[in-house]
Amino acid sequence: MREALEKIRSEALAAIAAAQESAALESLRVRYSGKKGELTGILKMMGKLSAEERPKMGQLANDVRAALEAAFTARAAELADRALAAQLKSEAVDVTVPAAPISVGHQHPLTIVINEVRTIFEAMGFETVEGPEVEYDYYNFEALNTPPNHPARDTQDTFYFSDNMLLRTQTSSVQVRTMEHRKPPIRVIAPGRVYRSDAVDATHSPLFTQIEGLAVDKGITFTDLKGTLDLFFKQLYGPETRTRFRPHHFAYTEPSAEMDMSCFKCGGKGCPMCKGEGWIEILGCGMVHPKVLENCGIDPNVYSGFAFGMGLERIALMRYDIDDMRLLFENDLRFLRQFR
Ligand code: 2NL
Repeated sequence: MREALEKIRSEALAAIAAAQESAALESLRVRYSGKKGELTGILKMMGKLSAEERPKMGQLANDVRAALEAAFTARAAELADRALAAQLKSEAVDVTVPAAPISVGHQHPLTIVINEVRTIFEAMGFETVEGPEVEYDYYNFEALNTPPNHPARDTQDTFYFSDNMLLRTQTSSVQVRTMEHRKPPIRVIAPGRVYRSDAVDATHSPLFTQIEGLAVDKGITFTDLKGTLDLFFKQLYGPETRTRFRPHHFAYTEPSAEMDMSCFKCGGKGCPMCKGEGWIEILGCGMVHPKVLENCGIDPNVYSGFAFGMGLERIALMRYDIDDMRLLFENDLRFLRQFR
């Protein structure tokens, strides 16, 4: 029996020292020290020993069990350390490596200009309103006093979905909707995309961006229109900017005018930018036609208003010295990155 115990001790210690993985070590523990293991098997034969032999063998068996336990525990710790070291090595992260650069986007030049225009008008008490691009004929033309035979309504000029639905040709439709559900005083600007059946070239696009403005209250006069627009352009282009108004015709305003601003390049002397004129035509405007107020449920005998509309692409092209409108729509990042 002594020999058997010694054999188990030396075999088991050698096997434990040779175990390379914790799973292998665990099966050795089951094999030698487990409930049905070799050591237990031998201890079951203790009953056959003489009374004199039994305590000696008992002592030896306990020594062997203790030696195996100590060896198992030590080897398990070694293997765990080794596994941790291997994991730390394979999962090592070099925290000093510089991070990959994050690409931060920026605003499109048109968006920059829209926001500048909004900021100036909002400081003057105007609120920004929006509305649908797919619009009823009524809001785009009829409510704006534009009769059915008017050239602007021609299918050659406007994109129609059906007899009474179209892509809006101006954001006036948004202002008509605003007047329908709000009572004066009203001070709004309506920026957004509008559509006209134009061929694409350096200065034309079937889609462009417009900002219209509208003020309706008791006692609004053409003076308020001139003062508001003059201040707006002084803020946008600098305090030396001058404006002038020329008579014009729109179906939805009476009287109507076109507005020029002094050339921001030459200050009015005349240069290639203003084609020697000293002035640049920049917007259309006028006093809201009484019929338009009436169509929107506002009494023209009590209230009056002014309105204006301008294309934003031209302002963006001039502001950034861009010579072709198509560049604003092609989304070529090499071009757009210049405006961050
Ligand atoms: C232009 C001229 C203009 C308006 C737009 C307007 C809106 C309402 C009532 C009356 Cl609700 N008028 N808008 C007035 C005058 C001119 O735009 O050249 N647009 C590109």
